[in-house]
Amino acid sequence: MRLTLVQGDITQQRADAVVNAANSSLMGGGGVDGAIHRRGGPEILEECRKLRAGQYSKGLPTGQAVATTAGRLPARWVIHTVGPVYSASEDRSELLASCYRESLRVADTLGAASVAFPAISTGIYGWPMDDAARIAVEAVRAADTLVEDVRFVLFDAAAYAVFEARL
Ligand code: AR6
Repeated sequence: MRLTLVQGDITQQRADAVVNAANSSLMGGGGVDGAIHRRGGPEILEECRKLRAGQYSKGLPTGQAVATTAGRLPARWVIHTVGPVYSASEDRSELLASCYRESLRVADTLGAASVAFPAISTGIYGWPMDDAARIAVEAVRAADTLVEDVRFVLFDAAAYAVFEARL
Protein backbone atom coordinates (compact mmCIF):
# COMPACT_ATOMS: atom_id res chain seq x y z
CA MET A 1 0.00 0.00 0.00
CA ARG A 2 1.22 3.48 -0.86
CA LEU A 3 0.42 6.17 1.72
CA THR A 4 0.51 9.77 0.53
CA LEU A 5 -0.34 13.21 1.86
CA VAL A 6 -2.09 15.98 -0.03
CA GLN A 7 -3.00 19.45 1.10
CA GLY A 8 -6.33 20.53 -0.32
CA ASP A 9 -10.03 19.96 -0.64
CA ILE A 10 -11.16 16.33 -0.49
CA THR A 11 -14.08 16.99 -2.85
CA GLN A 12 -11.61 17.57 -5.68
CA GLN A 13 -9.73 14.32 -5.25
CA ARG A 14 -9.58 11.87 -8.12
CA ALA A 15 -9.69 8.72 -6.07
CA ASP A 16 -11.99 5.74 -6.46
CA ALA A 17 -13.51 6.61 -3.11
CA VAL A 18 -13.45 9.65 -0.84
CA VAL A 19 -14.31 9.28 2.82
CA ASN A 20 -16.84 11.59 4.43
CA ALA A 21 -16.50 12.63 8.07
CA ALA A 22 -20.26 12.31 8.53
CA ASN A 23 -22.55 12.14 11.53
CA SER A 24 -24.83 9.24 12.37
CA SER A 25 -27.89 10.87 10.80
CA LEU A 26 -26.21 10.66 7.35
CA MET A 27 -28.26 13.75 6.50
CA GLY A 28 -25.34 16.14 6.02
CA GLY A 29 -23.71 18.79 8.15
CA GLY A 30 -20.77 21.19 8.11
CA GLY A 31 -17.06 20.71 7.35
CA VAL A 32 -16.17 17.86 4.99
CA ASP A 33 -19.74 16.57 5.11
CA GLY A 34 -21.17 19.90 3.97
CA ALA A 35 -18.58 20.25 1.20
CA ILE A 36 -19.20 16.71 -0.12
CA HIS A 37 -22.98 17.16 -0.31
CA ARG A 38 -22.69 20.67 -1.78
CA ARG A 39 -20.29 19.68 -4.54
CA GLY A 40 -21.57 16.17 -5.05
CA GLY A 41 -25.19 17.24 -5.45
CA PRO A 42 -28.51 15.79 -4.23
CA GLU A 43 -27.91 12.26 -5.49
CA ILE A 44 -25.70 11.46 -2.50
CA LEU A 45 -28.30 12.63 0.02
CA GLU A 46 -30.96 10.66 -1.83
CA GLU A 47 -28.92 7.47 -1.34
CA CYS A 48 -28.28 8.38 2.28
CA ARG A 49 -32.05 8.69 2.78
CA LYS A 50 -32.51 5.19 1.40
CA LEU A 51 -29.87 3.84 3.79
CA ARG A 52 -31.72 5.51 6.68
CA ALA A 53 -35.02 4.06 5.51
CA GLY A 54 -33.49 0.57 5.36
CA GLN A 55 -30.44 -0.87 7.08
CA TYR A 56 -29.62 2.18 9.22
CA SER A 57 -33.00 3.29 10.51
CA LYS A 58 -31.38 4.32 13.82
CA GLY A 59 -28.46 6.02 12.10
CA LEU A 60 -24.93 4.86 11.27
CA PRO A 61 -23.14 3.97 14.53
CA THR A 62 -19.86 5.71 15.44
CA GLY A 63 -16.86 3.84 14.02
CA GLN A 64 -18.80 2.23 11.18
CA ALA A 65 -18.80 3.03 7.45
CA VAL A 66 -21.17 2.77 4.49
CA ALA A 67 -20.86 3.70 0.82
CA THR A 68 -22.96 5.65 -1.64
CA THR A 69 -22.19 6.80 -5.15
CA ALA A 70 -20.44 10.16 -5.44
CA GLY A 71 -22.86 12.23 -7.56
CA ARG A 72 -20.95 14.95 -9.38
CA LEU A 73 -17.67 14.44 -7.50
CA PRO A 74 -14.69 13.12 -9.50
CA ALA A 75 -14.61 10.09 -7.19
CA ARG A 76 -16.82 7.04 -7.89
CA TRP A 77 -17.95 6.47 -4.34
CA VAL A 78 -18.32 8.30 -1.06
CA ILE A 79 -17.67 6.20 2.02
CA HIS A 80 -19.47 7.79 4.94
CA THR A 81 -18.06 7.13 8.39
CA VAL A 82 -18.90 8.59 11.78
CA GLY A 83 -15.97 9.64 13.91
CA PRO A 84 -16.21 9.92 17.69
CA VAL A 85 -16.55 13.32 19.35
CA TYR A 86 -13.27 13.93 21.20
CA SER A 87 -13.34 13.43 24.95
CA ALA A 88 -10.52 14.37 27.31
CA SER A 89 -11.92 12.07 30.01
CA GLU A 90 -12.70 8.94 27.96
CA ASP A 91 -10.39 7.16 25.51
CA ARG A 92 -12.33 6.88 22.25
CA SER A 93 -9.30 6.20 20.05
CA GLU A 94 -10.45 2.68 19.20
CA LEU A 95 -13.58 4.15 17.62
CA LEU A 96 -11.49 6.58 15.58
CA ALA A 97 -9.20 3.76 14.41
CA SER A 98 -12.32 1.79 13.53
CA CYS A 99 -13.44 4.56 11.13
CA TYR A 100 -10.28 4.05 9.06
CA ARG A 101 -10.41 0.24 9.22
CA GLU A 102 -14.11 0.03 8.39
CA SER A 103 -13.79 2.53 5.54
CA LEU A 104 -11.04 0.40 4.00
CA ARG A 105 -13.15 -2.72 4.49
CA VAL A 106 -16.03 -1.05 2.63
CA ALA A 107 -13.56 0.08 -0.07
CA ASP A 108 -12.54 -3.57 -0.51
CA THR A 109 -16.14 -4.64 -1.00
CA LEU A 110 -16.48 -1.95 -3.70
CA GLY A 111 -13.21 -2.91 -5.39
CA ALA A 112 -11.80 0.59 -4.81
CA ALA A 113 -8.04 0.71 -5.30
CA SER A 114 -7.56 4.31 -4.15
CA VAL A 115 -9.14 5.99 -1.14
CA ALA A 116 -8.83 9.58 0.09
CA PHE A 117 -9.38 10.27 3.80
CA PRO A 118 -9.91 13.57 5.60
CA ALA A 119 -8.58 13.94 9.15
CA ILE A 120 -11.70 12.41 10.72
CA SER A 121 -12.97 14.00 13.98
CA THR A 122 -10.40 16.84 13.94
CA GLY A 123 -12.85 19.62 13.03
CA ILE A 124 -16.25 20.01 14.61
CA TYR A 125 -15.66 16.86 16.71
CA GLY A 126 -12.62 18.48 18.33
CA TRP A 127 -9.93 15.77 18.24
CA PRO A 128 -6.38 17.19 18.63
CA MET A 129 -4.64 16.92 15.24
CA ASP A 130 -1.44 15.24 16.41
CA ASP A 131 -3.22 12.46 18.29
CA ALA A 132 -5.70 11.98 15.43
CA ALA A 133 -2.82 11.74 12.94
CA ARG A 134 -1.09 9.07 15.02
CA ILE A 135 -4.28 7.00 15.24
CA ALA A 136 -5.03 7.44 11.53
CA VAL A 137 -1.56 6.44 10.34
CA GLU A 138 -1.38 3.44 12.69
CA ALA A 139 -4.84 2.21 11.75
CA VAL A 140 -4.23 2.47 8.01
CA ARG A 141 -0.81 0.84 8.21
CA ALA A 142 -2.18 -2.06 10.23
CA ALA A 143 -5.27 -2.57 8.05
CA ASP A 144 -5.71 -5.80 6.16
CA THR A 145 -6.90 -4.35 2.84
CA LEU A 146 -6.53 -4.61 -0.92
CA VAL A 147 -6.56 -0.82 -1.30
CA GLU A 148 -3.31 0.19 -3.00
CA ASP A 149 -3.34 3.94 -2.66
CA VAL A 150 -4.37 5.67 0.55
CA ARG A 151 -4.28 9.43 0.56
CA PHE A 152 -4.73 11.69 3.57
CA VAL A 153 -6.17 14.99 2.39
CA LEU A 154 -5.40 17.76 4.84
CA PHE A 155 -7.20 21.03 4.55
CA ASP A 156 -4.43 23.38 5.69
CA ALA A 157 -0.66 23.55 5.95
CA ALA A 158 -0.67 23.05 9.72
CA ALA A 159 -2.58 19.77 9.49
CA TYR A 160 -0.36 18.65 6.60
CA ALA A 161 2.77 19.30 8.69
CA VAL A 162 1.38 17.27 11.59
CA PHE A 163 0.62 14.28 9.34
CA GLU A 164 3.99 14.62 7.62
CA ALA A 165 5.76 14.39 10.98
CA ARG A 166 3.72 11.26 11.85
CA LEU A 167 4.46 9.53 8.56
N1 AR6 B 1 -11.43 18.86 2.45
C1 AR6 B 1 -10.55 18.31 3.33
N2 AR6 B 1 -10.58 18.53 4.65
C2 AR6 B 1 -11.54 19.36 5.11
C3 AR6 B 1 -12.50 19.97 4.28
C4 AR6 B 1 -12.42 19.69 2.88
N3 AR6 B 1 -13.29 20.21 2.01
N4 AR6 B 1 -13.33 20.72 5.06
C5 AR6 B 1 -12.90 20.59 6.33
N5 AR6 B 1 -11.81 19.79 6.37
P1 AR6 B 1 -15.02 18.09 10.06
P2 AR6 B 1 -15.44 16.04 12.13
C6 AR6 B 1 -11.02 19.32 7.54
O1 AR6 B 1 -15.55 19.15 10.96
O2 AR6 B 1 -14.53 16.75 13.07
C7 AR6 B 1 -20.06 17.70 10.26
O3 AR6 B 1 -21.04 18.63 10.58
C8 AR6 B 1 -11.18 20.08 8.83
O4 AR6 B 1 -10.29 21.19 8.85
O5 AR6 B 1 -15.43 18.08 8.64
O6 AR6 B 1 -15.29 14.56 11.98
C9 AR6 B 1 -20.59 16.28 10.26
O7 AR6 B 1 -21.92 16.23 9.78
C10 AR6 B 1 -10.80 19.03 9.86
O8 AR6 B 1 -9.38 18.95 10.01
O9 AR6 B 1 -15.37 16.61 10.62
C11 AR6 B 1 -20.49 15.90 11.70
O10 AR6 B 1 -21.60 16.39 12.44
C12 AR6 B 1 -11.26 17.72 9.23
O11 AR6 B 1 -11.48 18.02 7.85
C13 AR6 B 1 -19.24 16.60 12.17
O12 AR6 B 1 -19.08 17.71 11.30
C14 AR6 B 1 -12.53 17.13 9.80
O13 AR6 B 1 -13.43 18.18 10.14
C15 AR6 B 1 -18.02 15.73 12.02
O14 AR6 B 1 -16.91 16.39 12.61
